[in-house]
Amino acid sequence: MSASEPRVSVIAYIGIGANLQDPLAQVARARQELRGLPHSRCTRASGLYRSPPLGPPSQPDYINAVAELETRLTPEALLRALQAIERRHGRRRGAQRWGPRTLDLDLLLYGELMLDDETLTIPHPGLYERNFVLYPLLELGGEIPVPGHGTVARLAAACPRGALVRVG
Ligand code: A4P
Ligand code: MG
Repeated sequence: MSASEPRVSVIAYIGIGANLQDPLAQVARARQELRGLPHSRCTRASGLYRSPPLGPPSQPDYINAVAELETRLTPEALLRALQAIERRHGRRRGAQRWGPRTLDLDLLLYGELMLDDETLTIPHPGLYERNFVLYPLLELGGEIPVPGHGTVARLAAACPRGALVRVG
């Protein structure tokens, strides 16, 4: 067994976001690519949601979704695999914080792990108050635990749906 492969499988949730170059197609392709991750099984995925950008307003609307993985990859190995998929989608990391992107894959939850180091913060720090993360997650299960914050249902109940629209 390699160091990047833990013995026990863990349920992880991946946030998918895109707002450039046919975002609906970028997200659909990303869901397919997540199915091909090593030592992992993509068990479920939410529908697709459209929302206005959080951050600089002069950029297109986003398409978001969440995928559920059963994985034996460590969080670090999973992050590297997600970044490799982002690169295949031509993702360029610009100077602008929360600027537009062809594909963003965030590691939202990794079982009930809490982690905060230079490369990884889990749960993802944006998870607690972002409607475009919480409502797709809610579709997969209100009872999903968010370490330190109860459940997805509890967080979603405190998060207005706002301009979020389910589009597919
Ligand atoms: N990193 C730390 N923890 C994590 C994690 N749990 N998952 C580090 C993924 N990455 C994590 O990320 C920067 C660094 O975060 C990585 O090198 C990794 O080591 P990045 O993907 O290069 O940059 P980013 O995505 O621009 O930064 P950030 O702050 O993560 O942005 P967010 O939080 O991803 O927000 N509006 C709408 N409507 N929908 C969106 O999806 N997305 C964003 C980006 C802004 N506005 C949006 C949306
Ligand atoms: Mg990100």
